[in-house]
Amino acid sequence: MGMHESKPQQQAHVLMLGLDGAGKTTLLYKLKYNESVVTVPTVGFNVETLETDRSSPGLTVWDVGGQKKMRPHWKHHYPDTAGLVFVVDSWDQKRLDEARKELRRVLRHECLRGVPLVIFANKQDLHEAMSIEALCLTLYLEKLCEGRAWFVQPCSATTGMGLEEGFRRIAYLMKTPFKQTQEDIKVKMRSKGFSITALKKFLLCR
Ligand code: G3D
Ligand code: MG
Repeated sequence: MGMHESKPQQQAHVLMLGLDGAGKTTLLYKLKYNESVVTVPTVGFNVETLETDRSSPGLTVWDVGGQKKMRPHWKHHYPDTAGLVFVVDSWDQKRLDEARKELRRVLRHECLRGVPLVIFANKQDLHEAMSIEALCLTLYLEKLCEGRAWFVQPCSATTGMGLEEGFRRIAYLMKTPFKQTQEDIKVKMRSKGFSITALKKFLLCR
């Protein structure tokens, strides 16, 4: 991902948001160039294209500044967004409530209804970074993300751990609509003779 030379035929718009300092810009450039860059607070946005696999469109990733004064501008990027990435600093527990409120505000916007979401639980290289389970609970993700496909990806923008996986996941969720995934699973499991109870259990565990 991000290292191929050939140009993809189509591009899908992925919007990357999160509080200032969460690691968005570090993540984008680590993924694109495998380089650790020295960042300055992003004023405006950075935009880079990434390739995934041949069966998916390329991703145009918009890294939009996360400072308080920049957040009212986020909504200008919502139209055409096919996938949403929200980066959280899993180490900075003092700002998790602020992150939760911003994520809630973003997800409530009409333009982003049903748009798939990958939350990057960043800075997992740091001691005392919150676990994925604890993050899910603290951010009330089950409730916030109701009605859309979503996934939490542990990662470290510094080491590169989890970055490709997270973007592969958003590409997958974008090409597999939420309802269709659920329906496909039901049909597949029924055809294999699974009971309705087993099916419900399976869907609840997702
Ligand atoms: P932003 O674009 O979301 O505002 P930046 O965030 O990419 O500018 O990163 C903010 C700070 O967090 C930077 O440190 C950066 O090096 C650090 N950072 C980003 N990702 C990680 C990570 O995965 N692990 C660790 N340990 N640090 C990370 P400075 O010191 O330049 O402010
Ligand atoms: Mg930035």
